[in-house]
Amino acid sequence: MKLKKNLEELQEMCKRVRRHIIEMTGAAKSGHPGGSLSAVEILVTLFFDIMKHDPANPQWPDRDRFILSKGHGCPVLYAVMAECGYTPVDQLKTLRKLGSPYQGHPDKRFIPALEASTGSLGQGLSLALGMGCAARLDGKPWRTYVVLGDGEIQEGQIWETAMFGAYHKVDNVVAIVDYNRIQLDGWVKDIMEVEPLVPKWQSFGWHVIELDGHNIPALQAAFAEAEAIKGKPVAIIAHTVKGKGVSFMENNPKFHGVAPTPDEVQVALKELQ
Ligand SMILES: Cc1ncc(C[n+]2csc(CCOP(=O)(O)OP(=O)(O)O)c2C)c(N)n1
Repeated sequence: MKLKKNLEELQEMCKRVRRHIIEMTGAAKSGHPGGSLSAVEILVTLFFDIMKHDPANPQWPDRDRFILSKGHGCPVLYAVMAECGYTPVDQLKTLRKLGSPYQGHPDKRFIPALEASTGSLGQGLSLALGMGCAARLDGKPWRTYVVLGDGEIQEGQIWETAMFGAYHKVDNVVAIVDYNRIQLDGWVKDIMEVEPLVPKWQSFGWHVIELDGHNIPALQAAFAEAEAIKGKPVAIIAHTVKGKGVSFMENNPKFHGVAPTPDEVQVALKELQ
């Protein structure tokens, strides 16, 4: 099944998810708000419009798979999964507390509906392509989506896997790079530039789509284009803004791994009304 919403409902859901991210990280006094806020439209479009899945039956064998390879961005994943009905919305503010399902990185032991535990950067693309190969071997139609960070793709394992995916023509996998241009301790270009990103993925044999990662119709069109591509995996280079939606967080490297203060939470929530 698909949890279909219209554009206005998807945009409203993005606001709700952003408010959750602020409240969760604010309550935890830690966590990663910036890279969660940049990926909101990507995850909301996937979970509420594109992927076939069933929150009432998380282990449905033919579900599409989702992996948040940049696992530190889990507040956005937790908020979206909770809004879908996989996990309790009213416990989101227990983020990072002992005993909470919402640990600092996604952990299958606490949320069985997750496809994988992630957080050690660089590994999710390998998992996704493995899942893609498994679906193909089993003759199954389900697809796999994986979200990568732009800092994350500095990891060597990403490029080993990129070669693997193209060589084995794994055309049921879509990798989305959340290209917010900021990593843990500053701008990607000042630490280890990843440009030219589009020709780089193309030269590894991938079909590449470049878009504004906050534009839901563009994301919908890209996922439809990806489904029609045969013989190649697809990389979506999604230009995003780290901290998107909150004025003082946007493009501010500080909010990679720093939570908003109680006063900042109030300002942010007002902006996200
Ligand atoms: C293998 C590994 N090395 C280091 C880290 C610590 N770490 C957490 S987030 C991060 C930066 C990631 O940057 P990016 O992928 O651009 O994430 P985003 O800006 O989207 O949050 C690092 C280095 C990690 N989680 N895993």
